[in-house]
Amino acid sequence: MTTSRTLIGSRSTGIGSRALAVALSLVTAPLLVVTSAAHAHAANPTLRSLAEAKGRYFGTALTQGDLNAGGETSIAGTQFDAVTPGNEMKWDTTEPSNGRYNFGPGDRIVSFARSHNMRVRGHNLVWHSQLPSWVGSTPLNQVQRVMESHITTEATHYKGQVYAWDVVNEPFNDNGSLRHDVFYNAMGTGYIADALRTAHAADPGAKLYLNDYNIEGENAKSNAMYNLAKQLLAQGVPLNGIGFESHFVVGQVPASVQANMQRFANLGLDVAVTELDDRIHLPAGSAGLQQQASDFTSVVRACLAVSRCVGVSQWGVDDAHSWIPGTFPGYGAATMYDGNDQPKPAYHAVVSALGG
Ligand code: 9MR
Repeated sequence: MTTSRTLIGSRSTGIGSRALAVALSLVTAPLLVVTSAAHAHAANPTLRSLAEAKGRYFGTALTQGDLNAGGETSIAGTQFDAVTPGNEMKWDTTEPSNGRYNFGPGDRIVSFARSHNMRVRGHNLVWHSQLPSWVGSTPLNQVQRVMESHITTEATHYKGQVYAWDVVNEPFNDNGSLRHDVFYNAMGTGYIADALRTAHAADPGAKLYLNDYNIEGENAKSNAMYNLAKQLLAQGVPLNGIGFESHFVVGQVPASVQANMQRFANLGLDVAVTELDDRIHLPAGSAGLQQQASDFTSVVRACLAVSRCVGVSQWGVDDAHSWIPGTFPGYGAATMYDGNDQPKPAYHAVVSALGG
């Protein structure tokens, strides 16, 4: 009996172990899958998923060339959930001669955005730069008509596909005076209200922005933008947001970025960081890269701290395709990804600032 019990017991224990192992494997297999997926997600969060969890977007600028650039293209489609066309919606591309429109390049960016579930920031409708020469030589009494047709045609073409428009780009000089470009010369300060009203009539669903650089901190230029915004709102002009380009030099992010964003938000406006980069004198050493990580962190934290800050966009994906070296000789390394599309300390810092 004892032997038999032992045998039975021992056999029964053996069968029990196998059954338990099978049962456990059935129960744990899906659990393991879920656990490892969750682990992978936690280990490799994306900028977009983290930003979305905070009610923000994380965008990038893309040019047509960037759509077929291998690693850069794949990072764009996985890490970012907003696209600003680098050049493709600017006047020199979209209306190179009076009344002849070309939306092909912009459409390709929009189609990339749609297939990757990204929103589009339209950039831009009215700007003194990348303006075809025919606009500058238009008689002043016809400039308003030309500007309105351009805005109406472009904003109508992209109606419903653009989350926000930079309607007027870079209207101010650094001292806070308005640039005396062809639009100002033809219409005075009123060209800005006219541009916003025209864009609103064409696409009432798009958020309409004024966008500029060197307005990130509190200074003469941002004061001028603030006063203009306040005045436009008081006049009932359809202005929804202010874009802070944020082309910084490493170590020089103004301390007043958050306070400055907040004062615009207090007017009832959305605010966004629209073209973030942070240039370093080359070669970039580890101290520079660490400072850059800290600069990106302060910008992202400022946006998270201001509830009307809707998102942050970096100007381009990686250092290899950034506009910086071409414009500021000796400088570069301005983005979160290096020239080989490897994430830099700034990337990891942003992930962590976003809660990853
Ligand atoms: O990234 C753009 C670059 O490819 C163009 O050569 C340049 C010409 O002005 O414009 C760059 O984008 C600018 C943006 O449209 C407005 N703010 C400053 C950006 C960097 O110059």
